[in-house]
Amino acid sequence: MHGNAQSKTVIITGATGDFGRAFAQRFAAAGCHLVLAGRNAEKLAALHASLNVPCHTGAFDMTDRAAMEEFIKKIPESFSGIDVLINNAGLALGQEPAQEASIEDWDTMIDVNNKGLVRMSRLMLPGMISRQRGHIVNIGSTAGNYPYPGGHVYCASKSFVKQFSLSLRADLQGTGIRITNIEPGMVETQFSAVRFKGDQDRAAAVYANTAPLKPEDVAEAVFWAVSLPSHVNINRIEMMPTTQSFGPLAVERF
Ligand code: 8X3
Repeated sequence: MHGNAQSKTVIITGATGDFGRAFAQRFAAAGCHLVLAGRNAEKLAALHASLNVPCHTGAFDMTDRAAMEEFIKKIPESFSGIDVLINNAGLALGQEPAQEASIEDWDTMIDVNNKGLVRMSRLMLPGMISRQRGHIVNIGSTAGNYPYPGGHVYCASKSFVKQFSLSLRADLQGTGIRITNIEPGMVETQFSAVRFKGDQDRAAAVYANTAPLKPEDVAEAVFWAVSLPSHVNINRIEMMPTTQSFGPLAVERF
C-alpha cells in the first residue's frame, strides 16, 4: 500500500448505502478511523458494530443544513482531524422523459447530490486547510459525462459534481488539499431500486444477464486515489464494467 492510509480519519456520507458500506469496509481494513453519516441511526449502529476500528456515527438528512452543521460541530475531538471526506450521499429518482418527470424528484436530486455535497465540502474545507492536509473524494458518475434518455436532472447533477470538483482544485492550489471525482458506470446496488421507487423487477432488470461493477470495485478506486503519496492528485477516475460501453447518437428519421 502506498502512503499512510491506515492513520487517516475518513468521513463518509451516505454510509449505510451499498457504496458507503464498501468504502467503510475498505478504509476500516486499512485501520482508518471512521466518521459515518447517514439517515438511519439503526443502520449506522449496525455498520459501526461490524467494523473493527474506532467509529463515530451521526444520523441526519443531507437536505437538512442545520442538522449537518450540528453534526459537524459535534464530531468528537478524537475524530475531528478529518483527513478524507467522501461525499457519497446521492441518488437518482425516476427515469421518465423530462416533460413527465416529477419536479419533487428533481428537487430532491439537486438537494442531495449537489446542495448536500457542496455544503459538506464548504464546512470541512477550513479545517483541512488549517491542518494543511485533506482529500475530498466526490462520487460522481458516468452520467455526468454522457447523457441518456430519462437522465436529465440526475445526469446534470453529476456533471455539476465533476465541474465543482475540478473548480475546487483551482481554488485550493497552494493548500495541499486534494480533490478527486470518482465516476462509476453501472454498479449493482440499491441505486436502481431507489430510482424505480421499490419496483424490484425493474431494478433487477438493469443488472440482469451482464456483469456490473460491484461496490467493492469502486471502493478500491477510492482507496487507491487516497493512498497515493500526497504530491499526487487524481482529478477523475471514470470506470465502467467491461460489459458496458457506448451506443451511437440517436437520429430522428421521418
Ligand atoms: C449510475 C450510473 O448509468 O445508471 O450513476 O446513471 S447510471
